[in-house]
Amino acid sequence: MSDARFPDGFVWGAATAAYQVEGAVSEGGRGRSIWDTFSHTPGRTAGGDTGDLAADHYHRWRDDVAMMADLGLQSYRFSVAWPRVQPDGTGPANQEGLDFYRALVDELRSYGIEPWVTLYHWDLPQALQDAGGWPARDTVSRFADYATLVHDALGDRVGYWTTLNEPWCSAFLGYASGVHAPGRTDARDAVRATHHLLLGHGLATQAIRAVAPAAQLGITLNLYAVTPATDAPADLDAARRIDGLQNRLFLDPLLEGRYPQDVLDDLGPLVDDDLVRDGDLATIAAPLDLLGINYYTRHTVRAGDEPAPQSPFPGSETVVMVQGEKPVTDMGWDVDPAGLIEVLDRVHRQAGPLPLYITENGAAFPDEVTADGAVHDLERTAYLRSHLRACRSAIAAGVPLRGYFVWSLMDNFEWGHGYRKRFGIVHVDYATQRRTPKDSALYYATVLREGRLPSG
Ligand code: IFM
Repeated sequence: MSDARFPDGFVWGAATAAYQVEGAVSEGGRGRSIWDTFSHTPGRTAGGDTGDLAADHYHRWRDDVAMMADLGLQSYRFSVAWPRVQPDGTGPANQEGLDFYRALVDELRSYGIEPWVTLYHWDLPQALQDAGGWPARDTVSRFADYATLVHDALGDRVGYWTTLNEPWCSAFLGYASGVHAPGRTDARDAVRATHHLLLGHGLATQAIRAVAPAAQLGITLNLYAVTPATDAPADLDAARRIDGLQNRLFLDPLLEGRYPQDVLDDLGPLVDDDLVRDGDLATIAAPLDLLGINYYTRHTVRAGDEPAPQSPFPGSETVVMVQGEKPVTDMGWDVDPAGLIEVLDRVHRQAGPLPLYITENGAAFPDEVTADGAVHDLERTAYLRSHLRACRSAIAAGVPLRGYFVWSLMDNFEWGHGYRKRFGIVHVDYATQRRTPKDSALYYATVLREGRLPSG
């Protein structure tokens, strides 16, 4: 196999999430989610943007699937909106909600595109938040019930399932820093949410496994390479802390059935005595068929003196994020493909032969449609090229990396940043909803057609 060629059977895809692309928030019997409430609260999102219309995928899905087929995508990773299926988060399914996803799945299959369902990409039904949200243990069972409903409806036509997308964000951005819905700033609740999200994942995995032994089940974590700014002991400790909260707090219970003791020590009184109950860790460590990794950048950190405002790292609020000397994306994130190799390597060392997938990787840049009607997104194309090279290197080093999903298929609602950050390989003109494949999409189409990285 040449250096540039990917293994046969490597899965090439693109990803989106329901609230970021669907719009139609009041159609099809959909209930309210925490993101409807949050985005409609003044001051919470840039420019007051909401997902009310987003990329209007709820109405344009047939054209969008045809566009995916034109690009040659082999798999499409999308999320099911919990409030479309259970408007209040409990009780029987809203058939219209399930029908939408069933039609989408069937359309994908008609083009030979493998559907990959994420069950939870942050849109908790508002009614469940009103009842306590993820800090409340009852939400765990609600999630398992919801997962079962979706699997009952789609399990005969969907083989790949991700329970949660980036539980770190749900817990720490949602309940500690408050920059994501539901916008809470309570560190104890963020810790409670972490445990309950992981437990919900485990319970849902067990429930689906019981009825569908052949389903490919996993979870997606947002993992970072973490580096101390210097070799000073305080900076080394800062890196240990952030690696602990960002990576190991999720990897260790999922893969080894234990929480990292040093992280528990750092959190100290933020961990309620009754939080982790007998049997919880065994449930969280329910066997996985795959692990999804979302990789964007590296955290370079140093020790600081003052708590950072809106820190998402409870108990380690004084750690300072240091801007590296590398080029950055429009999010201000360092472009660091070497970090992807580090992440893949460390996960492989811990997870052994477990198949790994990059379920998200990509970059925001301020794109423009130029006079020739194209979007010449050279920086995004270079970002993808360098990160795909990193994937290829990791595979050559023995990492069981089985697939790659670019984030994102198209420009969409980037949460607190609204529509100002564009991650798509397809440009969306929000005034007209016109889709324009960017140069990066054309590059990606070449990669997946040839199964190798073009030279140059
Ligand atoms: O847009 C998000 C996505 O919803 C989750 N992962 C990171 C992306 C870019 O911020």
